Amino acid sequence: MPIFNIDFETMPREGLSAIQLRRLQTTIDRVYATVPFYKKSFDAAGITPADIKSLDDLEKIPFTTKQDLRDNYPYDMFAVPMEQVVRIHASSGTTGRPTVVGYTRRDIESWAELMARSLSAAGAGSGDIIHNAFGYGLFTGGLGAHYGAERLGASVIPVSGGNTRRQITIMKDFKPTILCGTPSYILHLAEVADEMGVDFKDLFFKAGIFGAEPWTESMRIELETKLHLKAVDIYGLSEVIGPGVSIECHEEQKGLHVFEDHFIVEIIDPETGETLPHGTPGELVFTSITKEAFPVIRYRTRDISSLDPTPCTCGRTHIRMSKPAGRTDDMLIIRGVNVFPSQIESVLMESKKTLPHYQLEVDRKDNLDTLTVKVEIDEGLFSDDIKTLQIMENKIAMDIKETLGVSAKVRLVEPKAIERSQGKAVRVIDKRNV
Ligand code: DLL
Repeated sequence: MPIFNIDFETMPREGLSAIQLRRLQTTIDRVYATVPFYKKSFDAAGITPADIKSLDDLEKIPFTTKQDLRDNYPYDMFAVPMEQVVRIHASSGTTGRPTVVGYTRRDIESWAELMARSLSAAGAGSGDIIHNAFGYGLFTGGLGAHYGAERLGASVIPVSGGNTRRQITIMKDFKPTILCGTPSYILHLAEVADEMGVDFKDLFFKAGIFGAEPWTESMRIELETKLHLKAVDIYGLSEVIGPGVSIECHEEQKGLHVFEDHFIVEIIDPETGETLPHGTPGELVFTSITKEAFPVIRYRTRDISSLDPTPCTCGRTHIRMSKPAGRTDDMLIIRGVNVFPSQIESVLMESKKTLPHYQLEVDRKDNLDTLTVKVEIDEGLFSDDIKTLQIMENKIAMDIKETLGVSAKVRLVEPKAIERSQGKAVRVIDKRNV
Protein backbone atom coordinates (compact mmCIF):
# COMPACT_ATOMS: atom_id res chain seq x y z
CA MET A 1 0.00 0.00 0.00
CA PRO A 2 1.49 3.44 -0.83
CA ILE A 3 2.30 5.70 2.12
CA PHE A 4 -0.79 7.86 2.66
CA ASN A 5 0.99 11.17 3.04
CA ILE A 6 4.34 10.40 1.52
CA ASP A 7 5.65 13.99 1.59
CA PHE A 8 5.34 14.35 5.33
CA GLU A 9 6.03 10.78 6.37
CA THR A 10 9.29 10.37 4.48
CA MET A 11 10.60 13.91 4.91
CA PRO A 12 14.31 14.22 5.75
CA ARG A 13 14.98 15.26 9.35
CA GLU A 14 16.07 18.78 8.49
CA GLY A 15 12.81 19.68 6.78
CA LEU A 16 10.78 17.93 9.46
CA SER A 17 12.55 19.84 12.25
CA ALA A 18 11.93 23.14 10.47
CA ILE A 19 8.21 22.36 10.23
CA GLN A 20 8.12 21.24 13.84
CA LEU A 21 9.75 24.45 15.05
CA ARG A 22 7.42 26.66 13.07
CA ARG A 23 4.35 24.79 14.27
CA LEU A 24 5.62 24.67 17.84
CA GLN A 25 6.15 28.42 17.93
CA THR A 26 2.67 29.08 16.58
CA THR A 27 1.15 26.72 19.17
CA ILE A 28 3.11 28.28 22.03
CA ASP A 29 2.05 31.79 20.98
CA ARG A 30 -1.56 30.66 20.88
CA VAL A 31 -1.72 28.84 24.19
CA TYR A 32 0.09 31.68 25.96
CA ALA A 33 -2.50 34.11 24.68
CA THR A 34 -5.61 31.96 25.15
CA VAL A 35 -5.18 29.41 27.98
CA PRO A 36 -4.68 31.00 31.43
CA PHE A 37 -3.10 27.76 32.73
CA TYR A 38 -0.25 27.98 30.19
CA LYS A 39 0.30 31.70 30.74
CA LYS A 40 0.62 31.07 34.46
CA SER A 41 2.95 28.13 34.04
CA PHE A 42 5.22 30.01 31.56
CA ASP A 43 5.28 33.08 33.81
CA ALA A 44 6.16 30.96 36.84
CA ALA A 45 9.07 29.43 34.90
CA GLY A 46 10.20 32.91 33.83
CA ILE A 47 9.82 32.27 30.10
CA THR A 48 7.84 33.86 27.30
CA PRO A 49 6.94 32.48 23.85
CA ALA A 50 9.82 34.51 22.40
CA ASP A 51 12.28 32.30 24.31
CA ILE A 52 11.37 29.30 22.15
CA LYS A 53 13.88 29.80 19.36
CA SER A 54 14.84 26.20 18.68
CA LEU A 55 13.40 22.73 19.28
CA ASP A 56 15.89 22.31 22.14
CA ASP A 57 14.22 25.23 23.90
CA LEU A 58 11.18 23.02 24.44
CA GLU A 59 12.98 21.66 27.50
CA LYS A 60 12.64 25.05 29.18
CA ILE A 61 8.85 24.73 29.27
CA PRO A 62 7.23 23.14 32.34
CA PHE A 63 5.38 19.84 31.97
CA THR A 64 1.61 19.49 31.88
CA THR A 65 0.17 16.67 33.97
CA LYS A 66 -3.11 14.80 34.22
CA GLN A 67 -3.70 16.68 37.48
CA ASP A 68 -3.44 20.00 35.62
CA LEU A 69 -6.15 18.83 33.22
CA ARG A 70 -8.31 17.72 36.14
CA ASP A 71 -7.84 21.07 37.87
CA ASN A 72 -9.13 22.76 34.74
CA TYR A 73 -12.14 20.46 34.32
CA PRO A 74 -14.10 20.55 32.10
CA TYR A 75 -13.23 23.28 29.58
CA ASP A 76 -10.56 25.59 30.98
CA MET A 77 -7.74 24.07 28.92
CA PHE A 78 -9.55 24.82 25.65
CA ALA A 79 -7.74 27.34 23.45
CA VAL A 80 -10.78 28.32 21.37
CA PRO A 81 -14.28 29.54 22.25
CA MET A 82 -16.94 26.82 22.49
CA GLU A 83 -18.54 28.02 19.23
CA GLN A 84 -15.53 26.57 17.43
CA VAL A 85 -15.61 23.21 19.22
CA VAL A 86 -17.45 20.59 17.19
CA ARG A 87 -16.70 17.42 19.19
CA ILE A 88 -16.04 16.46 22.80
CA HIS A 89 -14.50 13.23 24.07
CA ALA A 90 -13.42 12.22 27.55
CA SER A 91 -11.18 9.67 29.19
CA SER A 92 -12.94 6.99 31.20
CA GLY A 93 -11.95 8.56 34.51
CA THR A 94 -11.80 5.33 36.50
CA THR A 95 -9.40 7.10 38.84
CA GLY A 96 -10.75 10.55 39.64
CA ARG A 97 -12.36 13.09 37.35
CA PRO A 98 -12.36 12.30 33.65
CA THR A 99 -10.32 14.52 31.36
CA VAL A 100 -12.39 16.30 28.77
CA VAL A 101 -10.96 17.04 25.33
CA GLY A 102 -12.35 19.14 22.49
CA TYR A 103 -11.84 19.32 18.72
CA THR A 104 -12.43 22.05 16.17
CA ARG A 105 -13.53 21.14 12.67
CA ARG A 106 -9.90 21.34 11.56
CA ASP A 107 -8.80 19.12 14.48
CA ILE A 108 -11.31 16.49 13.34
CA GLU A 109 -9.87 16.70 9.83
CA SER A 110 -6.27 16.33 11.05
CA TRP A 111 -7.28 13.40 13.24
CA ALA A 112 -9.05 11.69 10.34
CA GLU A 113 -5.92 12.19 8.23
CA LEU A 114 -3.72 10.76 11.02
CA MET A 115 -5.97 7.73 11.32
CA ALA A 116 -6.06 7.29 7.54
CA ARG A 117 -2.26 7.32 7.60
CA SER A 118 -2.31 4.80 10.47
CA LEU A 119 -4.61 2.42 8.61
CA SER A 120 -2.46 2.77 5.53
CA ALA A 121 0.71 2.01 7.55
CA ALA A 122 -1.02 -1.19 8.65
CA GLY A 123 -1.52 -2.12 5.01
CA ALA A 124 -5.08 -0.90 4.46
CA GLY A 125 -6.29 0.91 1.35
CA SER A 126 -9.49 2.16 -0.22
CA GLY A 127 -10.51 -1.34 -1.28
CA ASP A 128 -10.59 -2.62 2.28
CA ILE A 129 -13.54 -3.29 4.54
CA ILE A 130 -12.78 -2.31 8.10
CA HIS A 131 -14.43 -4.09 11.03
CA ASN A 132 -14.16 -1.45 13.73
CA ALA A 133 -14.63 -3.09 17.12
CA PHE A 134 -13.22 -0.15 19.08
CA GLY A 135 -15.94 1.25 21.33
CA TYR A 136 -17.95 4.20 19.97
CA GLY A 137 -18.76 6.96 22.45
CA LEU A 138 -16.72 9.21 24.68
CA PHE A 139 -13.78 6.81 24.18
CA THR A 140 -11.77 8.03 21.18
CA GLY A 141 -11.13 4.58 19.67
CA GLY A 142 -14.36 4.02 17.75
CA LEU A 143 -14.93 7.40 16.13
CA GLY A 144 -11.19 7.97 15.64
CA ALA A 145 -10.77 4.82 13.54
CA HIS A 146 -14.14 5.43 11.85
CA TYR A 147 -13.26 8.87 10.45
CA GLY A 148 -9.83 7.60 9.44
CA ALA A 149 -11.34 4.71 7.50
CA GLU A 150 -13.70 7.05 5.66
CA ARG A 151 -10.87 9.49 4.93
CA LEU A 152 -8.90 6.60 3.46
CA GLY A 153 -11.86 5.75 1.27
CA ALA A 154 -12.24 2.30 2.84
CA SER A 155 -15.62 0.85 3.86
CA VAL A 156 -16.11 0.93 7.59
CA ILE A 157 -18.41 -1.34 9.59
CA PRO A 158 -19.12 0.56 12.82
CA VAL A 159 -19.77 -2.49 15.04
CA SER A 160 -18.21 -1.04 18.23
CA GLY A 161 -17.58 -3.44 21.17
CA GLY A 162 -20.10 -6.02 22.43
CA ASN A 163 -22.77 -8.17 20.77
CA THR A 164 -19.94 -10.53 20.15
CA ARG A 165 -21.81 -13.39 18.49
CA ARG A 166 -23.36 -10.98 16.03
CA GLN A 167 -19.89 -9.64 15.25
CA ILE A 168 -18.80 -13.11 14.19
CA THR A 169 -21.77 -13.42 11.85
CA ILE A 170 -20.93 -10.00 10.38
CA MET A 171 -17.34 -11.12 9.84
CA LYS A 172 -18.54 -14.15 7.90
CA ASP A 173 -21.14 -12.30 5.84
CA PHE A 174 -19.66 -8.82 5.23
CA LYS A 175 -16.15 -10.17 4.62
CA PRO A 176 -14.14 -7.42 6.36
CA THR A 177 -10.39 -7.44 5.63
CA ILE A 178 -9.07 -5.25 8.45
CA LEU A 179 -9.90 -5.80 12.12
CA CYS A 180 -9.63 -3.00 14.73
CA GLY A 181 -10.06 -3.37 18.48
CA THR A 182 -8.39 -3.73 21.83
CA PRO A 183 -6.27 -6.90 21.93
CA SER A 184 -8.19 -8.24 24.93
CA TYR A 185 -11.57 -7.82 23.23
CA ILE A 186 -10.19 -9.33 20.02
CA LEU A 187 -9.10 -12.40 21.99
CA HIS A 188 -12.61 -12.66 23.31
CA LEU A 189 -13.95 -12.42 19.75
CA ALA A 190 -11.65 -15.29 18.80
CA GLU A 191 -12.93 -17.32 21.70
CA VAL A 192 -16.58 -16.77 20.73
CA ALA A 193 -15.79 -17.57 17.09
CA ASP A 194 -14.35 -20.84 18.30
CA GLU A 195 -17.53 -21.63 20.26
CA MET A 196 -19.58 -20.90 17.14
CA GLY A 197 -17.40 -23.24 15.10
CA VAL A 198 -16.00 -20.37 13.00
CA ASP A 199 -12.34 -20.61 12.06
CA PHE A 200 -10.57 -17.30 11.33
CA LYS A 201 -8.68 -19.14 8.61
CA ASP A 202 -11.94 -19.11 6.65
CA LEU A 203 -12.49 -15.37 7.18
CA PHE A 204 -10.93 -12.59 5.12
CA PHE A 205 -8.70 -10.55 7.42
CA LYS A 206 -5.24 -9.55 6.30
CA ALA A 207 -4.37 -7.17 9.13
CA GLY A 208 -5.43 -6.37 12.67
CA ILE A 209 -4.89 -2.96 14.26
CA PHE A 210 -4.82 -3.43 17.99
CA GLY A 211 -4.19 -0.98 20.80
CA ALA A 212 -5.54 1.20 23.62
CA GLU A 213 -3.89 -1.10 26.17
CA PRO A 214 -0.49 -2.77 26.53
CA TRP A 215 0.06 -6.12 24.82
CA THR A 216 3.24 -8.14 24.53
CA GLU A 217 5.17 -9.66 21.65
CA SER A 218 3.99 -13.09 22.84
CA MET A 219 0.40 -11.85 22.62
CA ARG A 220 1.13 -10.75 19.05
CA ILE A 221 2.18 -14.29 18.15
CA GLU A 222 -0.94 -15.67 19.84
CA LEU A 223 -3.22 -13.24 17.96
CA GLU A 224 -1.51 -13.70 14.61
CA THR A 225 -1.67 -17.47 14.88
CA LYS A 226 -5.26 -17.59 16.06
CA LEU A 227 -6.61 -14.97 13.70
CA HIS A 228 -4.50 -15.59 10.60
CA LEU A 229 -3.61 -11.94 10.11
CA LYS A 230 -0.75 -9.52 10.62
CA ALA A 231 -1.16 -7.70 13.95
CA VAL A 232 0.09 -4.14 14.30
CA ASP A 233 0.14 -2.00 17.40
CA ILE A 234 -1.54 1.41 17.48
CA TYR A 235 -1.02 3.91 20.27
CA GLY A 236 -2.64 7.12 21.34
CA LEU A 237 -4.38 8.90 24.16
CA SER A 238 -7.34 11.22 24.29
CA GLU A 239 -5.34 14.09 25.75
CA VAL A 240 -3.01 14.11 22.73
CA ILE A 241 -5.73 13.40 20.08
CA GLY A 242 -6.89 9.79 20.51
CA PRO A 243 -5.63 6.85 18.40
CA GLY A 244 -3.29 7.92 15.60
CA VAL A 245 -0.40 9.32 17.61
CA SER A 246 1.79 6.43 16.51
CA ILE A 247 1.52 3.07 14.77
CA GLU A 248 3.70 0.21 13.60
CA CYS A 249 4.18 -0.25 9.89
CA HIS A 250 3.14 -3.64 8.55
CA GLU A 251 6.52 -4.05 6.86
CA GLU A 252 8.57 -4.11 10.07
CA GLN A 253 6.10 -4.37 13.00
CA LYS A 254 8.98 -3.09 15.09
CA GLY A 255 8.44 0.19 16.88
CA LEU A 256 5.55 2.61 16.40
CA HIS A 257 6.18 5.57 14.07
CA VAL A 258 5.19 8.79 15.84
CA PHE A 259 3.51 11.23 13.44
CA GLU A 260 6.12 13.88 14.08
CA ASP A 261 4.65 16.53 11.83
CA HIS A 262 1.79 16.74 14.38
CA PHE A 263 3.45 15.76 17.66
CA ILE A 264 6.84 16.26 19.26
CA VAL A 265 7.81 13.31 21.41
CA GLU A 266 10.29 13.21 24.28
CA ILE A 267 11.30 10.58 26.82
CA ILE A 268 11.98 11.70 30.36
CA ASP A 269 13.07 10.14 33.60
CA PRO A 270 9.77 9.91 35.50
CA GLU A 271 11.53 10.63 38.79
CA THR A 272 13.68 13.62 37.86
CA GLY A 273 11.94 14.95 34.75
CA GLU A 274 15.28 14.94 32.93
CA THR A 275 15.28 14.26 29.17
CA LEU A 276 16.69 10.81 28.40
CA PRO A 277 18.79 9.83 25.38
CA HIS A 278 17.38 7.70 22.56
CA GLY A 279 17.16 4.03 23.46
CA THR A 280 16.71 4.61 27.19
CA PRO A 281 13.29 3.65 28.57
CA GLY A 282 11.37 6.36 30.35
CA GLU A 283 8.09 8.26 30.34
CA LEU A 284 6.64 9.47 27.04
CA VAL A 285 5.94 13.20 26.84
CA PHE A 286 4.01 14.73 23.92
CA THR A 287 3.55 18.26 22.61
CA SER A 288 0.84 18.75 20.00
CA ILE A 289 1.85 21.23 17.30
CA THR A 290 -1.21 21.39 15.05
CA LYS A 291 -4.18 21.10 17.38
CA GLU A 292 -6.51 24.07 17.79
CA ALA A 293 -9.08 23.33 20.49
CA PHE A 294 -7.02 21.36 22.97
CA PRO A 295 -3.29 21.79 22.45
CA VAL A 296 -1.07 20.07 24.99
CA ILE A 297 2.43 21.20 25.83
CA ARG A 298 4.88 18.65 27.22
CA TYR A 299 2.09 16.39 28.41
CA ARG A 300 3.31 13.62 30.71
CA THR A 301 1.60 10.43 29.60
CA ARG A 302 2.90 8.11 32.36
CA ASP A 303 3.45 5.53 29.60
CA ILE A 304 6.81 3.82 29.50
CA SER A 305 8.62 3.42 26.17
CA SER A 306 11.89 4.35 24.44
CA LEU A 307 12.72 6.07 21.15
CA ASP A 308 14.56 4.80 18.09
CA PRO A 309 15.51 7.31 15.37
CA THR A 310 17.07 4.78 12.95
CA PRO A 311 15.56 4.75 9.44
CA CYS A 312 12.90 2.14 8.76
CA THR A 313 12.73 -0.07 5.70
CA CYS A 314 9.16 1.14 5.08
CA GLY A 315 10.58 4.54 4.05
CA ARG A 316 9.10 6.56 6.89
CA THR A 317 11.55 8.90 8.57
CA HIS A 318 9.46 9.46 11.68
CA ILE A 319 10.98 8.30 14.94
CA ARG A 320 9.77 5.01 16.37
CA MET A 321 8.70 4.40 19.97
CA SER A 322 8.99 0.91 21.43
CA LYS A 323 5.79 -0.97 22.30
CA PRO A 324 4.63 0.70 25.53
CA ALA A 325 5.35 -1.59 28.49
CA GLY A 326 2.62 -0.05 30.64
CA ARG A 327 1.95 3.02 32.70
CA THR A 328 3.98 4.21 35.65
CA ASP A 329 0.77 4.09 37.69
CA ASP A 330 0.07 0.46 36.68
CA MET A 331 3.52 -0.57 37.79
CA LEU A 332 3.22 -2.81 40.80
CA ILE A 333 5.75 -2.59 43.54
CA ILE A 334 5.68 -5.96 45.25
CA ARG A 335 7.98 -6.06 48.23
CA GLY A 336 10.26 -3.57 46.59
CA VAL A 337 10.32 -5.23 43.15
CA ASN A 338 8.85 -3.26 40.25
CA VAL A 339 6.70 -5.25 37.82
CA PHE A 340 4.43 -4.32 34.96
CA PRO A 341 1.43 -6.55 34.26
CA SER A 342 2.81 -6.96 30.72
CA GLN A 343 5.93 -8.66 32.12
CA ILE A 344 3.76 -11.23 33.88
CA GLU A 345 1.85 -11.65 30.60
CA SER A 346 5.10 -12.55 28.83
CA VAL A 347 5.90 -15.27 31.36
CA LEU A 348 2.37 -16.69 31.23
CA MET A 349 2.39 -16.79 27.44
CA GLU A 350 5.71 -18.65 27.52
CA SER A 351 4.17 -21.41 29.61
CA LYS A 352 2.08 -22.51 26.57
CA LYS A 353 -0.38 -24.41 28.78
CA THR A 354 -2.29 -21.38 30.03
CA LEU A 355 -4.86 -19.39 28.10
CA PRO A 356 -4.20 -15.70 27.36
CA HIS A 357 -6.73 -14.53 29.97
CA TYR A 358 -5.29 -13.44 33.28
CA GLN A 359 -5.73 -11.01 36.14
CA LEU A 360 -3.44 -9.90 38.94
CA GLU A 361 -4.62 -9.39 42.48
CA VAL A 362 -2.53 -7.35 44.84
CA ASP A 363 -3.22 -7.35 48.56
CA ARG A 364 -1.44 -6.64 51.80
CA LYS A 365 -1.16 -9.22 54.55
CA ASP A 366 0.74 -8.56 57.78
CA ASN A 367 2.15 -5.42 56.20
CA LEU A 368 3.57 -7.33 53.25
CA ASP A 369 2.37 -7.00 49.68
CA THR A 370 1.09 -10.18 48.09
CA LEU A 371 0.56 -10.87 44.42
CA THR A 372 -1.84 -13.51 43.14
CA VAL A 373 -1.83 -14.32 39.45
CA LYS A 374 -5.11 -15.79 38.27
CA VAL A 375 -4.84 -17.42 34.88
CA GLU A 376 -7.22 -19.57 32.90
CA ILE A 377 -6.43 -23.01 31.55
CA ASP A 378 -8.16 -25.32 29.13
CA GLU A 379 -11.26 -27.16 30.25
CA GLY A 380 -9.40 -30.43 29.68
CA LEU A 381 -6.48 -29.48 31.91
CA PHE A 382 -8.77 -28.01 34.52
CA SER A 383 -10.38 -31.36 35.12
CA ASP A 384 -6.99 -32.87 35.96
CA ASP A 385 -6.47 -33.89 39.55
CA ILE A 386 -5.59 -31.23 42.11
CA LYS A 387 -2.04 -32.45 42.39
CA THR A 388 -1.29 -31.92 38.70
CA LEU A 389 -2.77 -28.44 38.90
CA GLN A 390 -0.65 -27.62 41.92
CA ILE A 391 2.49 -28.73 40.14
CA MET A 392 1.61 -26.47 37.25
CA GLU A 393 0.88 -23.55 39.56
CA ASN A 394 4.21 -23.95 41.30
CA LYS A 395 6.07 -24.22 38.01
CA ILE A 396 4.55 -20.94 36.74
CA ALA A 397 5.23 -19.23 40.10
CA MET A 398 8.85 -20.37 39.81
CA ASP A 399 9.11 -19.02 36.26
CA ILE A 400 7.76 -15.66 37.44
CA LYS A 401 10.22 -15.58 40.32
CA GLU A 402 13.13 -16.51 38.07
CA THR A 403 12.27 -14.04 35.32
CA LEU A 404 11.01 -11.06 37.30
CA GLY A 405 12.37 -11.63 40.79
CA VAL A 406 8.97 -11.37 42.36
CA SER A 407 7.16 -13.98 44.43
CA ALA A 408 3.63 -14.65 43.29
CA LYS A 409 0.94 -17.14 44.12
CA VAL A 410 -0.48 -18.64 40.94
CA ARG A 411 -4.11 -19.79 40.76
CA LEU A 412 -5.24 -21.71 37.72
CA VAL A 413 -8.88 -21.07 37.01
CA GLU A 414 -11.38 -22.54 34.59
CA PRO A 415 -12.13 -20.96 31.21
CA LYS A 416 -14.27 -17.77 31.45
CA ALA A 417 -13.60 -17.38 35.19
CA ILE A 418 -12.08 -13.99 34.41
CA GLU A 419 -14.53 -11.38 33.25
CA ARG A 420 -14.18 -10.45 29.57
CA SER A 421 -14.01 -6.80 28.65
CA GLN A 422 -15.55 -5.11 25.64
CA GLY A 423 -12.83 -2.48 25.65
CA LYS A 424 -9.76 -2.27 27.81
CA ALA A 425 -9.08 -5.29 30.02
CA VAL A 426 -8.89 -4.88 33.79
CA ARG A 427 -5.57 -6.54 34.50
CA VAL A 428 -5.01 -5.53 38.11
CA ILE A 429 -7.25 -5.62 41.14
CA ASP A 430 -5.51 -3.78 43.92
CA LYS A 431 -7.12 -4.56 47.24
CA ARG A 432 -4.53 -2.70 49.29
CA ASN A 433 -6.42 0.55 49.46
CA VAL A 434 -10.00 -0.63 49.79
O1 DLL B 1 -6.80 4.44 24.40
C1 DLL B 1 -6.81 5.88 22.47
C2 DLL B 1 -6.66 4.71 21.59
C3 DLL B 1 -7.79 4.13 21.02
C4 DLL B 1 -5.40 4.21 21.27
C5 DLL B 1 -7.66 3.06 20.18
C6 DLL B 1 -5.26 3.14 20.41
C7 DLL B 1 -6.38 2.56 19.85
P1 DLL B 1 -7.35 6.73 26.25
O2 DLL B 1 -8.60 6.01 26.56
O3 DLL B 1 -7.23 8.16 26.62
O4 DLL B 1 -7.06 6.69 24.71
O5 DLL B 1 -6.19 5.90 26.92
C8 DLL B 1 -4.86 6.25 26.70
O6 DLL B 1 -4.15 3.95 26.93
O7 DLL B 1 -1.98 6.60 27.91
C9 DLL B 1 -1.87 4.21 27.40
O8 DLL B 1 -1.70 4.02 28.79
C10 DLL B 1 -2.92 3.25 26.89
N1 DLL B 1 -2.62 2.85 25.51
C11 DLL B 1 -3.16 3.31 24.36
N2 DLL B 1 -2.64 2.65 23.30
C12 DLL B 1 -1.73 1.76 23.79
C13 DLL B 1 -0.87 0.80 23.21
C14 DLL B 1 -6.88 5.56 23.95
N3 DLL B 1 -0.83 0.56 21.91
C15 DLL B 1 -3.95 5.28 27.40
N4 DLL B 1 -0.05 0.10 24.05
C16 DLL B 1 -2.49 5.57 27.12
C17 DLL B 1 -0.07 0.32 25.38
C18 DLL B 1 -1.71 1.91 25.20
N5 DLL B 1 -0.89 1.18 25.97
